[in-house]
Amino acid sequence: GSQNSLIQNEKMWKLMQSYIKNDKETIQQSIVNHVEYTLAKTRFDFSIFHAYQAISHSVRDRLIEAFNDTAQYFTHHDCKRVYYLSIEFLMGRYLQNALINLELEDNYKEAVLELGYNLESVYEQEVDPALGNGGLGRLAACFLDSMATLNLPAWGYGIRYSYGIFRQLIKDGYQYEVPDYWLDNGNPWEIERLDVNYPIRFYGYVRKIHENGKEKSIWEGGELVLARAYDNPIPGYDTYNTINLRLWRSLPAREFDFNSFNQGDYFKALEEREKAEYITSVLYPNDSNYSGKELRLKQQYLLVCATIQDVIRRFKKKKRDWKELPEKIAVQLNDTHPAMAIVELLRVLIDHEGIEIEFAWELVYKSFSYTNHTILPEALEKWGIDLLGNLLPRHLEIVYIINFIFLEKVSKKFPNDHHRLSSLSIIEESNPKKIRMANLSIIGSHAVNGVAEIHSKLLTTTLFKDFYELRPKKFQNKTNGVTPRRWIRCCNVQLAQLYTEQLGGDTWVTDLTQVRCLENMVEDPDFQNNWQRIKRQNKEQLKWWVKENCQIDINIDSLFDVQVKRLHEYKRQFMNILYVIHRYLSIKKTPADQRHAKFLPRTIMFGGKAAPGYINAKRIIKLICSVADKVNTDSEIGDLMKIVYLPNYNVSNAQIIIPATELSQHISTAGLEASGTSNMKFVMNGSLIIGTMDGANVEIAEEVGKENMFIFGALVDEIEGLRNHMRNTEPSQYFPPELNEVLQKIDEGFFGAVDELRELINTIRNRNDYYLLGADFKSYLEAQKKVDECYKNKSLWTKMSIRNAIRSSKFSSDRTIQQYADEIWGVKAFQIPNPSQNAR
Ligand code: NBY
Repeated sequence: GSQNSLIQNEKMWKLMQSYIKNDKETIQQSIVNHVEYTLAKTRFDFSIFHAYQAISHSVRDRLIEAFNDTAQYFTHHDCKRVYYLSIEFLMGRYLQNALINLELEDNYKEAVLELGYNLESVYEQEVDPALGNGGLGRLAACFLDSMATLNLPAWGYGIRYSYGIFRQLIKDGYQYEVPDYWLDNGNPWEIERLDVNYPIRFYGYVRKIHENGKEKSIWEGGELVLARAYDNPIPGYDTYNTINLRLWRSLPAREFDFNSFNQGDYFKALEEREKAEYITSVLYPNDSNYSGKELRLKQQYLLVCATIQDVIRRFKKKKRDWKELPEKIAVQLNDTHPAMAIVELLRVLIDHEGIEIEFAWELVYKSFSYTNHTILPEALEKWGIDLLGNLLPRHLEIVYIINFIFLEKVSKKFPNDHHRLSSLSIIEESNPKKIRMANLSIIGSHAVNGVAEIHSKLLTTTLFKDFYELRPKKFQNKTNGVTPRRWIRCCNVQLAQLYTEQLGGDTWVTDLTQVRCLENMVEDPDFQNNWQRIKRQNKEQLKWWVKENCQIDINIDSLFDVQVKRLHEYKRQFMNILYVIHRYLSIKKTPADQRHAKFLPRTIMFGGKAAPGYINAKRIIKLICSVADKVNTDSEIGDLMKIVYLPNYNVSNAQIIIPATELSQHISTAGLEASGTSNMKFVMNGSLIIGTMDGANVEIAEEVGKENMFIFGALVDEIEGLRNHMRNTEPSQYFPPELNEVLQKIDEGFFGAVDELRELINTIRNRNDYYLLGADFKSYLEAQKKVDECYKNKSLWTKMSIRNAIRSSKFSSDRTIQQYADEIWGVKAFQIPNPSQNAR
């Protein structure tokens, strides 16, 4: 029926019905074909890099079949779609993940081996696409994997930056940033859509005309660029469904400026056109810090404007009433970065479609929902009205209209409450005035959520308290999750094998609650041995990586203690290294012949990028590296202690680091880490956590039991009191003596770099220890002591490790996404039948 109507050409339809087979010979044939016809290389001479390219193209062919079928199936069933809008998608490498989700890894391994290559080495050839900063971007990537796996009719929308997050080099203890031009060798995982281009306008003016007694607004003039679609297929696991991540790239608009061309300034005119490409060039490298640059606003608007055009085009494919819009689309805003989409959709509905504003507004807020990822004030987006009104003049007008209608309703409910009105207003009445993107997002959404219980609670009691009092039902919690495909099945193949053997199948990969059944194995000595063996092999692999990348030999029998995450004062890497110094000094004070009895060998590893302009974060890197230099070359210490700075922490390194970790640190000041997601990955891989009662740590403790973690530090309700105490007390008075001693050593120049390290320690002296290192240091010491005691008892540690992993199922992003689908989006699964012609 309707499939035939989509494809008129009978012959072509028949040909397209024949799916590629997946037996070894067919796979080999398709690889070799790509060597010859795609790469134009001779079959008898191709390098491992060519092998990677050819293999990727052959996998891509298979992805595309499923991808096309999925899109058609969703259209055919006219299902409600969810659009996940994010300024970042931190995808990591594709090849292994695609093969595992297609359940083709074994077939390819064999096929490739016979062609002379080891598939694992082929994986290493791929660049790591890093179009994101940290947690927020990686969450978007995990969500895509879960949406595909749960068969949801979902689309991701983002930006195809030419430069991802910078590559970090560490030289002499300093961070250097190298541009990441990741498209250098092409990208086999994307499909450039030459025919999907949307015009995007910037600047210009708004002209008012009168038609049938009504005022109409026309936004014109300014500059036009094009946004072109690049599609990235996202395969689900154990399903044929393959969804789309559509990324936009900016290009010069086709209609060029005849005037300047005619005036003979040919090169000047070309130069102007070239500038259009600059918009999507580079990802802003700030994590949790708002920069306020015009180019960033251009990026945001390009994403939003192209996406809304695409969404509306798809909605209009069928003839229907506009009132159906919220029944057919759900748009999720990953933080406020794409929040202009609210204004853009409203603009299109009223200015282009001629819909009455009150009705249009209802359609808009019923379609949108917003996720908040931080309560840090410096991360909240506020655009100056001059900048915004200049770039997007019509949008500024519409923001004022939305705000007026909204405040009017508020003042009916709360007459004369000016304080309330000014805190709820989209406009901050500062000089110059600013647009608060969070307020716009809340007002323009039917649901607002935080990313862990404690964070969602804080939103309703502090940051968004007044909004909560207005519309309590709007506020929800959706505790984050991570995908068990990449974070267990791909990165810890041996653990995955153990699970599959023990559970008699691999359905745990899509239903992680099954691993809870292994509770009865915790006391089993064979199981414990297997567990230890797997951890040790993962440690060997990391040891090799550290040797290769840091030229440091680490002790395989030492406790692998890891803190990897973006550098930030609130995450307190500083507190970690201060403890490390204390440990070092304690060893030195102990008589040489007693040291091995008193101290357990530890390898303390740090990793993470500092935003290029974040001076204190860079000083913390310098301190870590200076301490590492001193300790690692101290012959008295030997292999009792090694400190490593793991350079260029990214998704592919994380896949090696996390499975090898025994203790991971999640030690933010209570209330400041919205959720954290690496904590979940570490727990799933059998690492124990030393951490504060913050973000998702709180829920991890509920699941795995506090007795299986090392929890310390002030609780969130104690923070305000402690800050007051800190501001009113001489630091040397309330800092524990161990901390004072460490600070004094740094001050004396014991670790060199004395000027900048003094600057760093002054950030916690002088009664300005905002992140409360001084307040938490003592209980951190005690928690570290417990770590040592537990690690001494190998079997106790192993049991704790097993319990962490098998009780972590809540933190699968499948659970998270199912909750979004049921409680916010109202979308249902549509699974395509697996085509019978296919060997899969
Ligand atoms: O989002 C992180 C939170 O810090 C973390 O606790 C949470 O688990 C994770 C996922 O929900 N936030 C985050 O990664 N934020 C950013 O990357 C980010 C990037 C850019 C800007 C702000 C925040 N910016 O304003 O440009």
